[in-house]
Amino acid sequence: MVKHTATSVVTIDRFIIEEERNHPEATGELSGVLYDLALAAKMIANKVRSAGLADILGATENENVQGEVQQKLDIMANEIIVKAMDHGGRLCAMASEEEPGIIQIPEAFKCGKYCLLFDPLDGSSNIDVNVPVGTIFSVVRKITRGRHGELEDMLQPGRRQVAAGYVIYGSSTMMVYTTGQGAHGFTLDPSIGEFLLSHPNIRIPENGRYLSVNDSYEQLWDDKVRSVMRRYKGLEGDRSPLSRRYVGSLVADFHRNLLGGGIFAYPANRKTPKGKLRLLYEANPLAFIVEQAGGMACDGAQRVLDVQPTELHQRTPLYIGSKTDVELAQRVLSGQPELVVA
Ligand code: AHM
Ligand code: MG
Repeated sequence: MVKHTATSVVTIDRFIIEEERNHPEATGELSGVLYDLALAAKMIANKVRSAGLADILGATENENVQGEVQQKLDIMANEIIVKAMDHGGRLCAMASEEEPGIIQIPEAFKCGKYCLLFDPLDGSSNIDVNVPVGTIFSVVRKITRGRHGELEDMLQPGRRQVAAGYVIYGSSTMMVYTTGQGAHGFTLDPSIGEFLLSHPNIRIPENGRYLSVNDSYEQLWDDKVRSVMRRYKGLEGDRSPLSRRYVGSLVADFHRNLLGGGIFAYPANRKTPKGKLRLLYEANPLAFIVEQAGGMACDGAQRVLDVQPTELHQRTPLYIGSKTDVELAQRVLSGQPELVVA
């Protein structure tokens, strides 16, 4: 990795090029995908920022703004990504949490060798109350032979991702991504419209500070999940309690814990026996990031990145964050709560 000092000004474009130079065989196509995603992120950030003004602007002077914003922001974010990505010649297909099937590249455009999977605006039910939302993305290499991407290309285990990341639209807009050479964060400087390297080589603390889980489902959890949570709270076992933080917006909860340490959990429960979050659009990309930062992600039975997907919109339980905290969940859920020291 190229070394940058705390005061170097490095744009995301320059950083992507420098990473590409570490791979002499690279054709530049993956870099192109990342540039286009950064552009889409800026366009979505712009819409998210003006969401609260929609009615005011629409009612007074600008019919378009009102018309546009009546459309749900998550659908709009979906369209922005599709339109920013479909003509670059680097993708052979896309899949989105917002669309039932594969999104094909129009015949007029060239097809490339990558597939993009994304959740355009995760946590969008929080928009009305001004809580951070995010975009999550995953890139895999095409494995089938035809011109267009197929379901088989999309259903690859997460360990085959070649890039993944998220954008958080919060008090500032940040993009965090990995291509397997560490996880790096960039903050959007709105005055110049550029993402600047602000968090090179992120490392998640080994032990957590925070526990992020929706406790309202406690009655629906099985005994093992309850035991995991009691241990995080210091009510069982010998660990000191974690601080509770739950935004209810995955990207915001994940981002805080990535920087501060901790665990985000969305366990299976009696009503949602496969969990709520989506393996391909949410769990896999964040699992790739967290592992690159020295953390861990499991579904309660195995490493998230080793799960073989069978459906595009497959759901998964998720335990993700600091290594020792995720290991604890894995041990308790597999019936071996005590740490065996060799
Ligand atoms: P969405 O993809 O429909 O936005 O749902 C995903 C969101 C996550 O951002 C968040 O972690 C989770 O749903 C919260 O669910 P709950 O309200 O059940 O705690
Ligand atoms: Mg989502």
